[in-house]
Amino acid sequence: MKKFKKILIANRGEIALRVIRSAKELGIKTVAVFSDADRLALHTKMADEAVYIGESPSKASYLDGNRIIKVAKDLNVDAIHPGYGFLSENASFSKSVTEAGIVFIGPSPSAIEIMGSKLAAKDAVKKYNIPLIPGTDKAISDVDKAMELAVEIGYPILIKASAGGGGKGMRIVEKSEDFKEQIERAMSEANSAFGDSSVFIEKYITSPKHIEFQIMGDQHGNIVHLFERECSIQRRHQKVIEEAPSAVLSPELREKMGKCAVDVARACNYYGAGTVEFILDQNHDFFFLEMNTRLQVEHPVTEMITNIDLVKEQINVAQGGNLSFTQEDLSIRGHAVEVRVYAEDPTNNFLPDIGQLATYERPQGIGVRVDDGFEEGMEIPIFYDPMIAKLITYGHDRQEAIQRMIRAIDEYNITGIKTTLEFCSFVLKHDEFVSGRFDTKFVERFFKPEYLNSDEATEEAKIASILVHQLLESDSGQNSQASEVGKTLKISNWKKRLN
Ligand code: MV4
Repeated sequence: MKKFKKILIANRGEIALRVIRSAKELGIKTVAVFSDADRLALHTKMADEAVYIGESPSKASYLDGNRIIKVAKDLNVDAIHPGYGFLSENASFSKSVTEAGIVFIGPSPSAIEIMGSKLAAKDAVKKYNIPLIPGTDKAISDVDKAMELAVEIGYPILIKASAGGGGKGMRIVEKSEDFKEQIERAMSEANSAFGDSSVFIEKYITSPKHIEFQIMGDQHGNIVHLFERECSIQRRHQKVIEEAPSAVLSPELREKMGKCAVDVARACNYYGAGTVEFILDQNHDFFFLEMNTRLQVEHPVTEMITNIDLVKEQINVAQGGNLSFTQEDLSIRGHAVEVRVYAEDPTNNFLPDIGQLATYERPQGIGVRVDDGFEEGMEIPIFYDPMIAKLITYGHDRQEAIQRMIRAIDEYNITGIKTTLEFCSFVLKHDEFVSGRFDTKFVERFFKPEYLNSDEATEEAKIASILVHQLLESDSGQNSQASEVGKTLKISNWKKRLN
């Protein structure tokens, strides 16, 4: 087995640092690539070598596969790690890397292609008896026939683009009179968004949980699952809080879903790290959704409960090694929660809030892990995903992991930009979350921006309670007046009075 001496990380931010750190521990040299905006970025500094690859917009830098391969050849690297996003699920990039005599740290191009098409994925898994959502398994060609099928399936139904994923290219249709127009729109949108107008329909499972299984395979036919992650706390298909294991899976259901996930991977002769996504309905029936052929953002919660470094295992597999563990070697120990810290304003419809990290103090202490790509004083570039960090906590059980997360969020000191930390705290303290009952509709159902104590709101609340207390104290006969005065008096007057 040829050990890598040098690898190029074709990514940026926290995942680039994550890969560099594991490579260093393995004695492997690292090459970073950077754009104009990342000239002073931490990954550029931490790697052994760093090469400028282009202007800030992704398509001029991190998506420029030919430029990246040229750098890799010039610097004589053995392998390229794509991270997540960018070119990580681009089959033609992985093919070009291999053709250039460089190892792509990831699955085969054919596995990427099969799982990149929702219809091809359904086709591939058929022979393994994988539970699929009732629907069509071919692209819709005859709209009238599809309409009849939709009636058989039963409304509401979902129209999905075969080349879509992660919620892109999905449309809910509540009644048959809307079907024709929605299908035509979905096909033209799919064509312009993905260059492939293939769409299919499925029964819409309302308010499901989103459960995904981590998979690891080697190039010798060994495939295992490393248990599940619960990813139901999402906002517009953007995951915000993830945890491992799920609070609701019984050992029997976990085993059944895990076996299913391994079969999905086997269906495309998978090797490398991958994730099989399911939805779980209220009866705890589960259905295969899609497979992601990359290491995912939320992989750290799996690492914490299995004590396995998934990046090291990716490198081991890419070098041709056998998996370092069997299914029997794996077990769940403790519980982990991850919150994604986005530079977004949850009191203003989560709009990105770019700027400079005037203060940036990370939480610390037992069971706290911060995977980030920034230091105090750095600017959050507008060109890329607004995720600043992933905050992960680990505890001996779910309650401890949650309490630790609430403490860590409270300790995280960021000024200069607004973040989603307070929103995460709101979720973690909510009964629906603590109970484990929550599903993908949690944010829509239970969150309102006014629930977050913006400075003004807390101030007003404090002042109002002092006001009413003082008035009630002064003369019980004036109670009704207290509430009247409380309503009418301008808060600003009270501020003066209190200062
Ligand atoms: C579904 C579904 C319900 N019914 N398909 C979301 C993105 C991609 N992973 C597929 N997804 C879903 N497919 C059927 N037939 C629910 C989801 C889903 C979801 C849908 C809306 C809002 C948030 C969601 C989060 C996870 C999964």
